[in-house]
Amino acid sequence: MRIDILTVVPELLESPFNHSILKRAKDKGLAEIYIHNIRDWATDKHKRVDDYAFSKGAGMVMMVEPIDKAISELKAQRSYDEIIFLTPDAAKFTQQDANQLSMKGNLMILCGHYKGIDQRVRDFLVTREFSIGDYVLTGGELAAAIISDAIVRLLPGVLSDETSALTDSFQDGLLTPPVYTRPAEYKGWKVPEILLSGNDQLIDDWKMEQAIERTRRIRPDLLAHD
Ligand code: 6GU
Repeated sequence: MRIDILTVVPELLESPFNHSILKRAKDKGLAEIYIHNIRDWATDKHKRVDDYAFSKGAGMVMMVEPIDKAISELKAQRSYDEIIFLTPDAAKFTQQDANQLSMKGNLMILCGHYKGIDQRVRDFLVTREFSIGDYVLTGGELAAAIISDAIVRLLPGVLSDETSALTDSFQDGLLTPPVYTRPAEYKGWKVPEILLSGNDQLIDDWKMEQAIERTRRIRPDLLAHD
């Protein structure tokens, strides 16, 4: 998979993509991630990528021209399955979206910044839009790191078997059950007896009960489907 990210603050993306899972996926040749500075496609001598909104009081707006030029140049080199715009005023990104996008070949991610983006970018260039939650971030860069992580860790070969994505919270619509490691007792804090029983069937039943109980308590909305 290849992911191209367009941003006005490329520095914000360096660290997440050079560590942990994302780094491992790149090193194994399973994911290629390229970060592009939209300013490189600015056309005036001040390298401007934002301008005043036509409507008063709306603040600065990302201009259509540098973004169009950036996207056109990349599209001339390969076709993209999706051109994703990250913004708080969009549908919330879910595990299902991560699963679907992990099966694509080339993704482009456009990070919003300033007060907004010229609507024509959204109307004519972007194919998908996502928010990562009901709160406002300064820009889409941290959201881009988050959704890239969620997608790339699903690519075959990125995770080892013992951290398989199939047992993640949300993959079966439930939160994961609690886990423990040695020692079996610490300061009088005991690991549940059943986990020491060696009875796989009982342990599986216990894990399912725990998953349901936790989901009901912490995220009842996940159980309230039709
Ligand atoms: Cl994708 N971008 C910004 N700027 N804020 C957000 C967001 C995205 N998702 C939630 N808040």
